[in-house]
Amino acid sequence: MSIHPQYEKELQKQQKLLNRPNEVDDSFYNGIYHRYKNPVLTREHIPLFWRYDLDMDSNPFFQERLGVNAVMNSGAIELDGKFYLVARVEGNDVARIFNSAVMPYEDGFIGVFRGEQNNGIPYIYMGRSKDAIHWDFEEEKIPFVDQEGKSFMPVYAYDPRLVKVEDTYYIIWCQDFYGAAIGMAKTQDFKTFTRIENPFLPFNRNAVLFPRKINGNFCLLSRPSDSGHTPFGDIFLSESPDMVYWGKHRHVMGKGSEWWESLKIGGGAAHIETSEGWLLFYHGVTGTCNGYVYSIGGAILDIDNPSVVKYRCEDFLLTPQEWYEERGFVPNVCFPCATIHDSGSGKIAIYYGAADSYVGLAFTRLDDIMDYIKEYSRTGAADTEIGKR
Ligand code: BMA
Repeated sequence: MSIHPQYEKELQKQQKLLNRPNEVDDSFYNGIYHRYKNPVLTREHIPLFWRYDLDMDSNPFFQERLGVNAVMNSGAIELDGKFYLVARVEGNDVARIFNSAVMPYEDGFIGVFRGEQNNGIPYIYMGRSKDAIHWDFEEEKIPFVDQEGKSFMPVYAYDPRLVKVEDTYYIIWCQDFYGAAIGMAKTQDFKTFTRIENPFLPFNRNAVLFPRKINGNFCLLSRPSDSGHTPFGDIFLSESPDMVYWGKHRHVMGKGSEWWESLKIGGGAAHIETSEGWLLFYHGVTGTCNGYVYSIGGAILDIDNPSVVKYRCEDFLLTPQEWYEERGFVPNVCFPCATIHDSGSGKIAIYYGAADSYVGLAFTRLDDIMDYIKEYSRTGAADTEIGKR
């Protein structure tokens, strides 16, 4: 094996970093602890032979084969007069996590996350949490299998929603089926995820399942569209006796009269059942000279006929205002994908994708949000009709 000459150059740069003195930062004071000027570990500290294949023959252009995004959260120990750090090293294959869904599971929480890889392709990853705020992620994408048990990995998968109906958990997302279409899988143990074959024709996105059957059928909201960043879109309802064959399609609601939902709308978080109907957090989109702006809206659908909108809030509930909503890979996006409703306290946590880069979290209370939606409700004929024409 002949070592690539670039290795020596990179090594010298790294040696400079490793030998750099790290002093106490005198400019910092709080009377409690001292701070050092530089972090102790960074991604630049990673051994070069982890990142590069050093062999001239197999890596003639000295390309980085294993990128590292971050080094953090390390444990430390002194052992036989030496100090050891055991660090968390994060590869740079997943660049951003956003538009993700979570729910209570066993004694904590479980979630399905949109992990956008560095090459721009999104996949779904699983995570677990004790408090629904701090998450431990599985390293690998969710390994779906088809009905025959053979491994199935969509070409891409994004905007997952997670809904429990009876004893089964369903993940619903957007995937390629000769264009953007709805992907689905089911699991009972979060170990085996069995794909349900493409339930809808392309193009269709933003599918959200209701958490129980209505009038004996599974019910789902979705947003049929065309390819690309569609400048239109209404929410429709479909029914199925078995999660395979879908029909009885009904129109639920279209774009709104206010600026924030004047272009298109789409389903968001799984619906919450209340005494007054299904509480819906959805997204509304407007077009500006600088691109789309995504906000969160609220509506209440009839409990037995969910294609009928009883109330629809003409104000947005949340629109991009914080830096993490306004700045990111796609600026000005608040995209709801999940809620957790604590029926005891009435508290609702809303999880939403922010700027296609982060997961944001907002809280409300059932009584407050129902009251607000009703107070500022404005419905049109296309909302309140049964929607079958
Ligand atoms: C939509 C979806 C979302 C995304 C949004 C803003 O069409 O693709 O996943 O958050 O655009 O980019």
